[in-house]
Amino acid sequence: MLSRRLALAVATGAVAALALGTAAQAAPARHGGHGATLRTLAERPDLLIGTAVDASALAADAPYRAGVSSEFSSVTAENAMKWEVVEPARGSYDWSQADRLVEFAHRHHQEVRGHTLVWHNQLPAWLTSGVADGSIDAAGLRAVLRKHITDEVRHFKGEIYQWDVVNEVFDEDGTYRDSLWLRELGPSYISDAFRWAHEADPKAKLFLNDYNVEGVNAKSTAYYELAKKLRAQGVPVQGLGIQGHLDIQYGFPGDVGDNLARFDALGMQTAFTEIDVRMTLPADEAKLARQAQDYRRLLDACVAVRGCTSFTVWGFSDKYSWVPDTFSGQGAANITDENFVRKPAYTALADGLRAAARRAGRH
Ligand code: 9MR
Repeated sequence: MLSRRLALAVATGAVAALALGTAAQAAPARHGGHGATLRTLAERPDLLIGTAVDASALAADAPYRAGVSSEFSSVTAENAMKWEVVEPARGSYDWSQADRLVEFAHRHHQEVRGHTLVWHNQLPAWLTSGVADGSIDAAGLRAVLRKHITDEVRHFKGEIYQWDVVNEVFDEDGTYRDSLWLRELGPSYISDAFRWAHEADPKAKLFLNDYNVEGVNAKSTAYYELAKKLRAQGVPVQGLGIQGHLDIQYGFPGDVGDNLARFDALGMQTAFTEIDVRMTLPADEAKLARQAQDYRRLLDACVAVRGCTSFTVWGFSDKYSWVPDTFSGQGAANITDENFVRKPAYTALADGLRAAARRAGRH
């Protein structure tokens, strides 16, 4: 919590001019004052409001850059800190994209979320092929994992307020996901990863992270039980990252508040880490209204509990989104359109932050 408060104090007054366009349907920034952006509105409820950042867009697209800096107080590398990017050849690191993001964040008084140290996706080819052909055995793989975590967390030591240490380790039914890590090392890779990350940067808050864990269900309960067990064993696990990749056709997940509350009761932090709300294209007014409601409900759930410390959208413009590439016929999942014009979802978040600020003012 300390870094969150400090960062917001520093950020006050350091925000660039309003960068995102206002859609015809979006209300002007009345209550928050002229030029209010999400990050200024989030100061009063003391919430870090973040976005995933696309490294190429950051380098090439000036309006995109202006949106990242003016609207957000936290950034997450969408891909630039993943293993295949930072260690494309064994033992040879390329931190250039990630370093540029961290430097951008400094310039704009933003915090950085680290994503992600251990995952089954976006692993370097030398690693997966080494395991497949037997040249990397289980002991060798454990050493490789330890080196990766230690080197990466050390490289960014002091720069990262929350690390997604392990990503997507459970299936929907709450059993461990079958992955190279589980097959080769067994489930102890999870506690090892947290211990190694903590040794490398004792101040960073260390998170589990997954999708479909918004509400109370078999998967989120598996995380709850795992976190309880690891913490009882003294393993440094401090938070649950809830990705928040929603789709309006499935309805809003139930029990989000209850789910967050049970992690609060364990003394853990929570964070929404990758929010987007997709729909079947084309978008229309009703779908956009439903999308706005989903964003707002996640925000309200977050500000209602003590431990929910940051709220991150997985990109803020439909111009750069993983959704259409993955779900054919779907998209429009972000809070501004391809031209950075605010959608109802943007207004819903701004209104939610204003309401939270009013409530905070009464306490
Ligand atoms: O948004 C990311 C996309 O650019 C990558 O191609 C993709 C590769 O798997 O990963 C996307 O981000 C994922 C995140 O790292 C973990 N949770 C799910 C996200 C969406 O797939």
